[in-house]
Amino acid sequence: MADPKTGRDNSGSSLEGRAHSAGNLGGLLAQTIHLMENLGPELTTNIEKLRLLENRLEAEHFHLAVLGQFKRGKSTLLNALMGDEILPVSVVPLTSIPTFIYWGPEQRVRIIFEDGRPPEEFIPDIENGLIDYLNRFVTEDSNPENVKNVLQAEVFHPSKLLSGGLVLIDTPGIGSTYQHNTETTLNFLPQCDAALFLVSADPPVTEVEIDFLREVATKVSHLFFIFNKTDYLRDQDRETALAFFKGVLTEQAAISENAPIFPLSALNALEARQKGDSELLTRSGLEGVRAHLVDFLVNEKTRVLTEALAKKGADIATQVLMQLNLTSRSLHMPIESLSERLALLEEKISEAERQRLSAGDLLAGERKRTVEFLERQSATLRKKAAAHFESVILEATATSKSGESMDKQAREALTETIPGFFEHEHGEIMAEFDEHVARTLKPHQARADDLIEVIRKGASELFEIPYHAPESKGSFDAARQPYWVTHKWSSSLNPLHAGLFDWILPAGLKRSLILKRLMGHLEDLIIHNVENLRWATLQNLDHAFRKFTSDLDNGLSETISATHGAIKAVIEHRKNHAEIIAEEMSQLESSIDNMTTLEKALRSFTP
Ligand SMILES: Nc1nc2c(ncn2[C@@H]2O[C@H](COP(=O)(O)OP(=O)(O)O)[C@@H](O)[C@H]2O)c(=O)[nH]1
Ligand SMILES: [Mg+2]
Repeated sequence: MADPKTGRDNSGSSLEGRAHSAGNLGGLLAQTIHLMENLGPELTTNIEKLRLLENRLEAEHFHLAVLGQFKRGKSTLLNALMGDEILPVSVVPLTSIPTFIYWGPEQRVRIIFEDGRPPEEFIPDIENGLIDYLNRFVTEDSNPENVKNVLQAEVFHPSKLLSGGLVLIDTPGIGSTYQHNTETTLNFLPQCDAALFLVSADPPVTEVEIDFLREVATKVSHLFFIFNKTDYLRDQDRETALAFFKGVLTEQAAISENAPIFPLSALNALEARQKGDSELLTRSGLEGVRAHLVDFLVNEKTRVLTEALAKKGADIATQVLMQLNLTSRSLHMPIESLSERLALLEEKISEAERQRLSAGDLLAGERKRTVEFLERQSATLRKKAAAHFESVILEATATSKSGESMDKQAREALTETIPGFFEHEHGEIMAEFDEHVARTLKPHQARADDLIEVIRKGASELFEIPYHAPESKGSFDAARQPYWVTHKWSSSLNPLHAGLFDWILPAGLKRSLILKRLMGHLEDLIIHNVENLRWATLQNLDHAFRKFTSDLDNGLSETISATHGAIKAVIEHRKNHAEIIAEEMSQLESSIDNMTTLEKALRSFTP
């Protein structure tokens, strides 16, 4: 049945299970928010936090990239999975544009451009199909060498398969002549949740595919395999071919023997789905692929996500409960005793604030050292790039007959090799700095958590209320949205002007002069590219440090207002209203009971 609000179809058995468990958590979060809304404006920040969790639960996507060399049948498989001819299928390579396929209530395409101009949107009708429109942007014929500057295409489709948040990504084919695509794909992979790797019997698996696969296996956590075009093979040959492929995977690419491999005829599967031929569909092998995708991957990710979100929700509820308990305690306590305890709490808070200041100094030092590390990495990269491209130039110009041809050949060699080289280095540096920053900030995170704990624990001891340490620290960091690396590396040399006396020089001397000039321009080119990379990394570093500091400050000030602020508010209230209204008290007690029940439910939530 389609849900009238989201339009999502939840009738698939396992998707239903997913929607059900996620729905439970959704319901719990909604009840908690509702209760808090009735408790007054002090809880606004916590309500907002719960709303963010609700959004995360609703919008979480599972990104699955489809990988493989040109013409292995990636686009055909995706069409078969959706039961619709959406993606162009071609016997010639398509241009290097990735296509993201999302769920949407109706078919729609959006083209995103590299230069940041507004996206172009298209809704197909009877006369103008989606595939023709998409063709204009993603095929080499209509968009040779991507002259239209397309960054990515996004397709929206009402397919049931996508309704649970699965996003399919058709990637440009890989191969040695498309080194740049290969590197871009590799850098993009760590942001994907899983990848499908397609091969086929015809032609047999190549060296290039195995090399690519080895790298893929280090970058993506869930990888599984499709052995496509089985319709080319007779039944008895199919088993042999599969066994052979399995051998190649384990021996040459060190892939686990247990990695799932699905034999498939994407072509038959598409035909079967279009004609509604269930016998052909069974023979095609598509159902195995579908079942695996939906049952295992989608559920797995949802389980991890809902568990983490429930913990975060529970921690927020705990915090609110503490605040309510503090309020209740403060309402009951004699006013002198209340003021005494508040003074003691204020001492603890001042101590925490002092420590926060010195933590800030330590952090500034870490940031400085991290930037220095980046400078050293950039210097090393400049040297590495210089050595690499000098040999590229020497090799390319070894047989040049004239100054012009030396110049031309050097240029061509650089245009071909620079993007792949820097794309690769970019990926490595990004991964290295992600790791470095996480490692650097970890002890600071622990110290920051301690500061907050000191205040909360202090308040609970002073006011004799239950205390529960938060559990969700770092249990699920905000998932990064995959993005296709868009960087354009600069790969053309400055024009080489012939010197006035070049023509009278002997050939050998002329050659070495030209080489010297080429190398000079090469240096500019390298500095330019390394500087781009350094700058992008520096921005990310600054962002990470700034976000960490502001998270720490927010956490601290929220804790202070939830404890100190709550007590102060009661004192004010009691000054202005000498009589504490019995009704107010009993309402608060019943809210505390309800909150306790919700907090327990969130804490023990299992999807
Ligand atoms: N015989 C056969 N041909 C297929 C199959 N899957 C794809 N093809 C053909 O292989 C060619 C390349 O397919 P395409 O999906 O564009 O491959 P991609 O480049 O990997 O996206 C097309 O001519 C398809 O019709 C299959 O299962 N069996
Ligand atoms: Mg394709």
